[in-house]
Amino acid sequence: MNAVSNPSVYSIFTAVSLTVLVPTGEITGSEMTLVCLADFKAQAQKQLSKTSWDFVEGEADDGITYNDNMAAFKRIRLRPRYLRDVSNVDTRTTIQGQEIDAPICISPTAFHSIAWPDGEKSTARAAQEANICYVIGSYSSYTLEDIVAAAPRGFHWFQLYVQPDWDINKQMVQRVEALGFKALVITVDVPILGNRRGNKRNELNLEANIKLKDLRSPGEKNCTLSALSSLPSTSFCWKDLSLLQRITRLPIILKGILTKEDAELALKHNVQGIIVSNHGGRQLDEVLASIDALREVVAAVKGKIEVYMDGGVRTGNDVLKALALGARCIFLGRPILWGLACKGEHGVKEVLNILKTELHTCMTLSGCRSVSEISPDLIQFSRL
Ligand code: HO6
Repeated sequence: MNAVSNPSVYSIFTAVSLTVLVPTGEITGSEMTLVCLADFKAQAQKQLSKTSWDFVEGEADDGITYNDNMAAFKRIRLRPRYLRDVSNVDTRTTIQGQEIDAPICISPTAFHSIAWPDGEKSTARAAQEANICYVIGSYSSYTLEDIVAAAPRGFHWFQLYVQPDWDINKQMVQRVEALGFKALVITVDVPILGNRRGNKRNELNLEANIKLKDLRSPGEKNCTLSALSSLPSTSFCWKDLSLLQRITRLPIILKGILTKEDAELALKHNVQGIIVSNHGGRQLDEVLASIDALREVVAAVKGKIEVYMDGGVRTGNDVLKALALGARCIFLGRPILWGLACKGEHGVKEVLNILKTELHTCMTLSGCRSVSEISPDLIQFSRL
């Protein structure tokens, strides 16, 4: 029955309210409208096997830092400004001089094919369409050549685990330079892998599996792992950065810095950027939440290089808070895998779009017309 044929419910609002309340019975499972990143998380869990889900969750030890990454954002309160003309709000910014449509980029994560068959190729297509930066990981399910071919106009950085064998490092660097990557992201928080109880319970041993794969196809470039069959060098340290700088002209970004001491050393060693990160709470447990560590690093860096962050970003408000506390942009880890698990390339695009739209909304509601107007004044510091 429609509203017009029943005068008793005929009002200017009836059509709207009746329409939204009609149960269609058609919306099920992955067809469901997913309106926030939490929706994608819930749906992704249904989509993935228990072993894959537990690997993606993958918190170290008691998960104190894993949980605190989100909780710390929720402790921060905002100080909005009103009566500014917010008819035009612009989320664009730049990182390392290159424009992106929103300060929302993609952190490196391993093996996207566990979430979606096309894996990193889908991620790269979505990132290219969104015009943001995708940091392609050392442990990808496709070759770098295949991933770049899927999104030839994409903005890519490469995450490198520096290897003990410098011939391999040199080969990798030459390969990524030839492929048009714009920076090297050196992950510093994995001398060894953290203790993930979920993987142990599921008897998931990635290192054994990867070595097996390498042995089966020696010399075959079926994935980036053809060069990287083990985790990074445990002996890589500050003095070795110059070896890297000697073999590349690309900017070097250190990912995983959490203290002012290391931020100062990063400056001293002439790197071009820092990603404040605790590896999504997957490495050393009980370190500071990323958003809490960000303030200390930003203060130490004094604007000399760009500082970014990842860890716990789930809403547009979180993005706003990170930028207000000095991050140039944020990076997403798990939410990208949720997008992939739910809807492949389109899922990643939706995750990026949702977050960008939420950021646009909260910029408008807090009186920020551009990213450059997002300042520490937005934060209620007395609560922190
Ligand atoms: C090997 N970070 O899961 S998974 C073992 N960096 O947080 S690598 C483990 C992985 C990849 C390759 C990984 C992670 C993570 C050999």
